[in-house]
Amino acid sequence: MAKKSVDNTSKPAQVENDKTTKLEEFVADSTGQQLTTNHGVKISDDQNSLKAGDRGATLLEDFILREKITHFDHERIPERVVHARGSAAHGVFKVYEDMSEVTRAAFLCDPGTETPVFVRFSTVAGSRGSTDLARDVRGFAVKFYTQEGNFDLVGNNMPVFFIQDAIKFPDLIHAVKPEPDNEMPQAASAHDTFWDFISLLPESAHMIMWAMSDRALPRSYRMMEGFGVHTFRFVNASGVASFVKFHWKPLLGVHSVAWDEAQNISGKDPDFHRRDLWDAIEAGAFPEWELGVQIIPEEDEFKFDFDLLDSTKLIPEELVPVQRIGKMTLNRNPDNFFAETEQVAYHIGHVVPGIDFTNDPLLQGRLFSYTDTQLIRLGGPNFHEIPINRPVISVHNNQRDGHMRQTINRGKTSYGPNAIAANDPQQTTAANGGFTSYNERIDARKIRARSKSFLDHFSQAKLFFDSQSDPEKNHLIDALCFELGKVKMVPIRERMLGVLAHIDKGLAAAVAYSLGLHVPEIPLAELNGSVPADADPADYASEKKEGPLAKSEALSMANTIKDSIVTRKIAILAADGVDGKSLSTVKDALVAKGAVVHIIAPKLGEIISAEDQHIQVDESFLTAASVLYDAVYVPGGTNSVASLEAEANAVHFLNEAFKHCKAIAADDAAIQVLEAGYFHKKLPAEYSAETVLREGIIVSDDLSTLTDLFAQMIAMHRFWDREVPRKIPA
Ligand code: HDE
Repeated sequence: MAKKSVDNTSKPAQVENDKTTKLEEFVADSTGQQLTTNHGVKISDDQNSLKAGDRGATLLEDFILREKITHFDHERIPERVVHARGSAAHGVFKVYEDMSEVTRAAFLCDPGTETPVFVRFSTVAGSRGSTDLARDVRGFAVKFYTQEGNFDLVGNNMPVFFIQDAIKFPDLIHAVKPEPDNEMPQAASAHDTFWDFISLLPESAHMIMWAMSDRALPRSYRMMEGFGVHTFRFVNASGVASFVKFHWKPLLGVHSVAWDEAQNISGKDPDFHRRDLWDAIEAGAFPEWELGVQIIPEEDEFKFDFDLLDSTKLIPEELVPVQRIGKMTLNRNPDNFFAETEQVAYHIGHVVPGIDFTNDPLLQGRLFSYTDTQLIRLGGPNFHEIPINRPVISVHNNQRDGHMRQTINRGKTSYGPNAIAANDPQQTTAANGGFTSYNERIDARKIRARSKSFLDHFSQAKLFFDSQSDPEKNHLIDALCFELGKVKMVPIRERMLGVLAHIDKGLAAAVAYSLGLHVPEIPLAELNGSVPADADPADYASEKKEGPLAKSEALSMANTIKDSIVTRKIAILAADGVDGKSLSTVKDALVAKGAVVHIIAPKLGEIISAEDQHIQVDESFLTAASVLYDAVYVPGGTNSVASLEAEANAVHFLNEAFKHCKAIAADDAAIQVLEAGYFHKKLPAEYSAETVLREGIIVSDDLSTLTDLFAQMIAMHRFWDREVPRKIPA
């Protein structure tokens, strides 16, 4: 059989750090190697099993066949019970300035230290093979391999959560996962059990606003914020503590796609986010985030009209500004998905000296769950020895044995105190880096209850809604119409409308109209989820306080950074006879600004320009779709324009790009292609810079002005005002 040659050399040089260098020891590269069994015996025939004669039965003796099949039979491990679908990358973190005034965490005190990180992004509800574009919260888990051990910041892309107490987590997840009788729907919250639960749990109101907003449909993992959610503690070397909320701020801004687009992407490319992250890193366009902190001195604990320990609340940035203290850069893709991304084990309890917990009851429950879940998922207590989970510093303790133990602990002692080994391994003083828990004063009775300070479920839900731009509000209303429209039991829809009315009456009315229902009046006093059997329900009635802010700018994505087209994907629609200059001027200018430009033609291979140039085609109309691009350009050229105008897929591409509010540009000579679309009546009457930047469409024969304005339009991301009124049947 002919030997196939595989080019392993075309990958860009890998970026190394302390952790990736340590991983090298475990990397196997088969280039130029001979095939062996797991026990190192060379294999001469990997095509045929051992048989009793030419057409005889296979022999049990065939240890090569048995080993291969047995290993294969055991390849799968349980997927994560939540956050099963995810993608990860390596990178580094550096603090900007010494933070020792507030924390003794060494990696936050030395701007010269580069800390390796491994970051996994995920959806929550879907299984491992589900679509990336589900309407869902996104996980944002960061493992810092610090010189004082691993610190895991296991956060989400939304700053609050559905529930206040960990004891409700299994209920929440059972409600959102596919229904147990028929395992439907996959990776979706639009079904009866989820909304049944949510409509009975008013503490979820704030998070529901986030989950129904465009934040649940990120354009890219690289364009989402991250949040630690809980209030944590920083502790400095003198033992002085302050409260801290963690944020990740993406340098490309926070951007989302439209719901109709998300649903289409789920069919055209369910790996959209995974591919986007992978491709950006392979291309050297390394994603970056700044680490932000909101620091609250201990004495200000009760200064707010919400409880800092309540994970359904955020601290508005207007009340406590976010200080940007460092930068994280993801600069290397994993070598092996299973070994790294699947086996990485995050745990909110992995903290280093200088970072500590608070009594947030959601956080406290998580402290138990993460190690417990790894025991079943990764099969035993030695998962910390899996290469991706090992700290970069060495581990010494008296823990021993268990399934799949890798470490060969030398010596007679595995206990302390011991005299035989002079008490090694030794405890370390706090001054020498030993972890000491924050010396919090505790003076309390043991009770099972919810704090009264947790009962205002509606004021921040309202603050979030009120802070959205008009298009964002419309999307949120549409999302609720969709989700509740998929709920089959009418009483659930009605109850949810009653809850929404406490956030915003107009919002509830708009959703009710679409559902063909009236908004019922449910008094706040009756919205009292989580009532213990022996309690008076009145003690659990929801509250709605008058907060100090009418709006918070940071809550709206409309106010995000819109100044870059780096990694934006632009489609150029072309066919034989295209005006080569019209194509290359725009393409070259966009590529120079960091965009990724694809030429899409009726078929793959090459197109021949009017000037007889051969131009490589990246995708055909069959393999590409407008939902996979941020913007589209149509160059001139008589024959190309005539072909595209007659090509239904090209016209559909433009219609859909228009419907999803994307930047559209065309050479003046290609206007007919735009006019073949449904939106021709909406083409602007003139193309002044002002109109173009308002409407997101430019048609011009001045290619330099066109390119300039087109780039500005792409950076603006979307022209949501185009949705009103919506009349594009794409
Ligand atoms: Fe998690 N969560 N969670 N969670 N979580 C898991 O741990 C859990 C919560 C988050 O990429 C599991 O290793 C409980 C909040 C992320 O590997 C599990 C509660 C936030 C990831 C678990 C919460 C998160 C997980 C499943 C309520 C945002 C993926 C697999 C008390 C701050 C990490 C695993 C990765 C994963 C439990 C709530 C974030 C079962 C009990 C709030 C990003 O242990």
